[in-house]
Amino acid sequence: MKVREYLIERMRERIIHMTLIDPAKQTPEKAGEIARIAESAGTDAFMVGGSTNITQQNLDASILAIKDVTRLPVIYFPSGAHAISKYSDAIYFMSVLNSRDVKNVIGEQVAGAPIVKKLCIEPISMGYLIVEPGMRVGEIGHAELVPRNKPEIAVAYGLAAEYLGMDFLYLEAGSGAPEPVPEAMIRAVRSNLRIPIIVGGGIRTPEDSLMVKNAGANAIVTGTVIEDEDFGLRLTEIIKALH
Ligand code: 1GP
Repeated sequence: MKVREYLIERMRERIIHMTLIDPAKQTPEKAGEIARIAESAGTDAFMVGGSTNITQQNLDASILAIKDVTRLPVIYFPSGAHAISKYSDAIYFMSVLNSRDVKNVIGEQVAGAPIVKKLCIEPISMGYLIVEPGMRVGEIGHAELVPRNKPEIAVAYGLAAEYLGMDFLYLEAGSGAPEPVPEAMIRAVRSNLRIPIIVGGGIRTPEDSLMVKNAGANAIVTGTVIEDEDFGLRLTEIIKALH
């Protein structure tokens, strides 16, 4: 089954959890170890990527190490066309909808598309919307951040993504954000869109994941939590709260 179908089918049954592993933050061996623990905690898929210091080498090695320990899909979450791994099962082929820099909206995509084609990687179309505070990705993405108290702006971007034919909308508060995307914003987007909504950034407790679920998200992404010593337990609790 294609990864896109796998995700959509799972999302029809329930909200799913994706574990984000940044190849620049640990050795490939450690990335494999994290993936093994995350799978036993109940995660549904892996995303591999980060905002800075992604090289072809650390990307390929991390993806291979993760694939060594799991059969769950491993999806590349790119920061640009400079590194694309032929070992990933799919790539989020995404546009930073609210970037001021046209490179992030369509330029990197034009550079990357022929590579994705040549390497036969499954592209999964995604609109990526950065909400305050945005953190590092907001800065390097030159995002005109969506204000936290303006859900109608997120709805307008989301509708635009849907009408452009994108498969998913990702609401991103930024990795390490002090709080997740606000509940009212997720709720507003969910009630206006038909496409699945992925929410990430600042989700680090079972309460956070429950809030995001109750607001209507179809998937949550956690990244920073895996940096904790006892992350297996924390991840289990975060995922348990979803089901
Ligand atoms: C970043 O949304 C993800 O793209 C994950 O964020 O690191 O805060 O979990 P955290």
